[in-house]
Amino acid sequence: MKNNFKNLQKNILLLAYDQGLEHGPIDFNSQNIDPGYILNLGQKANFDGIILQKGVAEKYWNNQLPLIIKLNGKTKLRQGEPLSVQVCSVKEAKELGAAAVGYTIYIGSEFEPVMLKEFGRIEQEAEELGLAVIAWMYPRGKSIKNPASPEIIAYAARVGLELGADCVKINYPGSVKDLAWAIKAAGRTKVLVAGGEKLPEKEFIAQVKDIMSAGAAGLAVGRNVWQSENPIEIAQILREIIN
Ligand code: FBP
Repeated sequence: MKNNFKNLQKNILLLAYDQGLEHGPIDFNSQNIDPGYILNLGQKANFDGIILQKGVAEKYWNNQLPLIIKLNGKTKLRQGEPLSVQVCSVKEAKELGAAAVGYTIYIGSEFEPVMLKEFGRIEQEAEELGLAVIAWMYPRGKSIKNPASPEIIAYAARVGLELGADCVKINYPGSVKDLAWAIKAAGRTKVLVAGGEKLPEKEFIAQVKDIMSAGAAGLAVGRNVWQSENPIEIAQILREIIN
């Protein structure tokens, strides 16, 4: 395995490209709609890994860079309480060549128990097959008044530790102090921060500096890189901050 996500000794920069399922082609232009273009970009810009759903991995991934398979997912078309179910097994991910698997848990959702149960089984299977597990910890649903609140994000990070995730991926709570607290709550579970919607580049770079100064293990970023007019350039800047 090129990158051992289980015992991360260094900071990592992951390229997220599962938005085609989560949001649909609305996120894409005529260039970044092509998974081949994104894989090429990830390799050129020296990302530590790429996050894909299994369909894209099957048809496009060719060992260009370490693979993280997202095991569950949902479209944005269905309304109501969020539930993201497993659409790929750990075994399939392993056979595809994954170094790690990812799984989203919408804590606070009415369907939280479904995802917690599924995640528990995935943890066990991934352990047996030697794959690291990254948990996308997203508080969401009608019980969650403010998913962006620092308290709720720290809670999400802690749940990742309690459940045995190697890394959690959380949203930026908005300040260095609040992220540092969430990282403390995650203990020995490493914290990756999601990029989120495209921001003006200066703003995003300043945010990444704050993220790293709070002690994050890195970033799993998509739109802020591949929606940029200069994706390689921005990736290089991120690389320098994150190293
Ligand atoms: P971005 O950096 O493009 O936000 O990607 C991070 C990510 O977690 C993706 O893995 C996922 O597709 C998306 O954000 C989910 O966003 P949301 O559910 O918040 O719309």
